[in-house]
Amino acid sequence: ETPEQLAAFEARIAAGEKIEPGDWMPAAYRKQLIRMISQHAHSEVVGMLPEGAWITRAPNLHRKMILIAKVQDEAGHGQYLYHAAETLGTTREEMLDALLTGKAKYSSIFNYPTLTWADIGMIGWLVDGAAIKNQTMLAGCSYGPYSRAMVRICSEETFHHKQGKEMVVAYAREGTPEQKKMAQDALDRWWWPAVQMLGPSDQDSPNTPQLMKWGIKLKTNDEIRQEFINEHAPELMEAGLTIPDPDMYQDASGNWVHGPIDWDEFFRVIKGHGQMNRARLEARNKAHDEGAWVREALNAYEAKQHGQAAD
Ligand code: BYC
Repeated sequence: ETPEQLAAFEARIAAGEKIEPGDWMPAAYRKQLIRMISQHAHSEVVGMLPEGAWITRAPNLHRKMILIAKVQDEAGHGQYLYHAAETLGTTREEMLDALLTGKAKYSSIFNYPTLTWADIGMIGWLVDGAAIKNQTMLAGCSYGPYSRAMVRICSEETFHHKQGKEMVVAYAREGTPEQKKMAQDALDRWWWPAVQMLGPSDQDSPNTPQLMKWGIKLKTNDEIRQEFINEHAPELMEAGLTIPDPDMYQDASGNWVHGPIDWDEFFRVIKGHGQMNRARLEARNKAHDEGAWVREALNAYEAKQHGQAAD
């Protein structure tokens, strides 16, 4: 890497140009993107598990169809993102191996259990709501394939967000006392993990400076967190729900200021010690093992197409 190459690359980013797969890029830019995009892909795939667990228990056909479509969308997002990461020179096998052996990270949020049906609505409202804030920013990122994947993913997540909000508001405002209680209980359990999922606070975010320098991230974790809270806090309160943060208040500039975040819990979860980390990895490994015959069949078909004998 010469200083001239780096200067030309940074000038392209400063001019708002997208970097495309065959273009010259610093090794650290490539490495950061592979890290982020593969973690993002893993999050989409692992994120199917907590919601998928409720497909057979949806309260009616209408909500069941929506949930099936949502979980299927997450699989599609995983596909686009693995493809986007592959454009940087990594392989699907390498990425899956890192996930299945527990080396790769995926979003902390999916290490919490879905205990009631209201959790499905709360995930749509809060988790997709947080994801949209982060991904709308990433849609403007400097790497072309990632930025374009984000545009499509965000439009699908907007639908996920709306259905979650509609469901929780229906239970919280017009529901039976049991439904109201179920909605509040879901908020009590998902609020803080949703606030945490946007990443550690800026002073503990080692990757942010480099990512911002190269236009991969356009805002910091705390900035996105504030946007998420500013949108969701008033809407949750309007639905008659109580945010489990007794210290929260609105400051003179209109920001909803949150109380202390339990970062010890966050770091425990991302190190693999959350409630569901082990179960999530077991479920992904089981699905991978049970899909071995599909991969073998694909290889045999491919060999036949090329006139070779399959073994
Ligand atoms: N969980 O320096 P930092 C979805 C790690 S899924 C686990 O701030 P960065 C959906 C971080 O990786 C949405 N780990 O990192 C799917 C780093 O560790 P390494 C998923 C986390 O990259 C199904 C360390 O902590 N979205 O929408 O500057 C159903 C230090 O952090 C987390 C994405 O993946 C976390 N929450 O910023 C419904 C978006 N946060 O890698 C919905 C793409 C941080 O150095 N990713 N860590 O060992 C990003 O935008 C950024 O990577 C983050 C973190 C904002 C997440």
